[in-house]
Amino acid sequence: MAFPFPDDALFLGFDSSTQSLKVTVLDSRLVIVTSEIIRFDIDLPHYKTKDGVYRDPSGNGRIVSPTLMWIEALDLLLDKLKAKNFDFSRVLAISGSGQQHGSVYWKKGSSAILSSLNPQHTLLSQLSDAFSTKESPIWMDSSTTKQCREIEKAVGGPMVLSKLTGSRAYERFTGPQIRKMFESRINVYKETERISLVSSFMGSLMIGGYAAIDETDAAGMNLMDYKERIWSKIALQATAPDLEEKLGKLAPAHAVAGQISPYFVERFKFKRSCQVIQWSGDNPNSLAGLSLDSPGDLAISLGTSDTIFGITNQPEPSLEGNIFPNPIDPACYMVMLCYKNGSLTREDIRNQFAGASWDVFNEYLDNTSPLNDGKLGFYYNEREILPPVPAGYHRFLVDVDSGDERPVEHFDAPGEVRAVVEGQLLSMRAHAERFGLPVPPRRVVATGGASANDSILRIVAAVFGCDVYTVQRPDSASLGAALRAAHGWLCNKEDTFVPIAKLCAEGSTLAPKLAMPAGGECKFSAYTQLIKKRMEIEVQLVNKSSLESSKGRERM
Ligand code: ADP
Ligand code: XUL
Repeated sequence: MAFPFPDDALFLGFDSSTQSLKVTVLDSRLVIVTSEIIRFDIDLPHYKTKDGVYRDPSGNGRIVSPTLMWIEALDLLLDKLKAKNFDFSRVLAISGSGQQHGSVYWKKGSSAILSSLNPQHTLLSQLSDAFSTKESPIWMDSSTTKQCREIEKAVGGPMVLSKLTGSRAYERFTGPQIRKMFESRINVYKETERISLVSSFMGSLMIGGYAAIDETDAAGMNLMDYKERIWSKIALQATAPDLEEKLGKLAPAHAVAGQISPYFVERFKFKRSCQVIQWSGDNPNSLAGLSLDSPGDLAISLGTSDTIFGITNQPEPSLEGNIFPNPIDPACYMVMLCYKNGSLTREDIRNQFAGASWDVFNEYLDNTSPLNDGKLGFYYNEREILPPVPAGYHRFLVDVDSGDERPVEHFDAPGEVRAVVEGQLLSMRAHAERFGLPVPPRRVVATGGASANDSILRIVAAVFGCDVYTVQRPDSASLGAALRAAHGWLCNKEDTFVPIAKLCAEGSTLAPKLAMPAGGECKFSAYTQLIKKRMEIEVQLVNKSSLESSKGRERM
């Protein structure tokens, strides 16, 4: 295949995620050349984050990350590439991925600082006073239930909001987070001249000015009319006053955000003409990195959050799940479900029951049987999004023949390990089916840190009853961002939208490869009964938690 790029071209894709900042570099044939990572807890220990975040010790669900840590990580990551003698002058375009929903509050006057950064000094030293709050609320935050209900009520109900913005109000979505800032810290809100998402914030650093918010990531705010791709006046009004001017413009994911700022040209020797393509959210970037292009494909991302997503031409807004414009195909949509208890919860069970070792964890997975002899676990280290229940562990023993269940305190260690993985996947299958995603899918394409684990992929193949594919690296978000950099560069050069499929045709090194076959014996139907039972128990847990929170409100 002839690639439409100069032979020596390079493309950079960043991923500013919950626990790390990563970069993947592609060459002119879209082959991965190198990658680097800054792990926040380890490489920037002075911020004292755990898993990249601060959890409010009072247990009120407030979870934030230090904005300055993300800035320091960017200089540090580029320094790492420089130390490898990386030739920045070959980079034609850059793009990036940001954890979705997180928000950054730029203080009045900061655009002037951004546009005159001195390459002799670090970004951190020049931007340390540029924010009206130094703690950015992130997607793990669940402290805005009150604001969610207020916004939904103001627009005419959760379903009206979902039909308008693609999602009902969710605690982690940026609109409710902004409303909380307005209600509880009015001075911060007033002092703010621009609110960026993590994606547009990182893009802003790169262009030395405020970058527009990408239309796909904007759909994670409860503020954009997802069909028209414009700010919704109704949603803006329901959220906070004078909001539109603080949000700035929207732009499609393939648009050029701007040319790289002189700061990076001087400091790292990028070419002045290097383009920064709009940054977008991590899940949309993963969709690009996984080359997801068929409505029969299902992507499962096993990162800090677990997400499950697919594409469709006919999205059906509902009270569960999210609809985003597709970042690589303006004619269709991305539909997604998100779980908060993903990798960190698997890690916790590994630490408690498998001696903190993935090897032992995998041995337990490999030596226990599908259906786990009826051991059904619900493990929530944090308040969960899907289903909306508080933190807590719940274990049941189900008689697979009669369907009767009884609560138990513990399982044996191997049983706990299988129960966490199987339980998460059973929940994904049940909710995906209810949400209209293809179940069983034509194939699953898996990504995220845990997709490097074959023992987990084997259970994915069994639960979903299909082959499981992966791409070259478990970090599809930065890979997708690098691919979008190349795509954005090409669209700009041709002055028209070029279908990305032209770049990642079958046979390219980026095409997903078979990682785990469905296996001779299909467990798909065997799991169906257990899923029914799981969903019944889930409803009971949700009802119990709603009852407890309404009793709590009465007592207040
Ligand atoms: P992010 O969402 O921050 O980008 P990643 O996709 O990089 O996160 O995933 C990080 C997670 O991957 C870690 O929290 C870790 O639990 C998980 N992980 C890494 N290696 C393995 C493995 N071999 N088996 C299971 N999980 C793993
Ligand atoms: C998606 C979500 C998470 C974050 C962090 O709605 O909240 O997946 O994007 O990965």
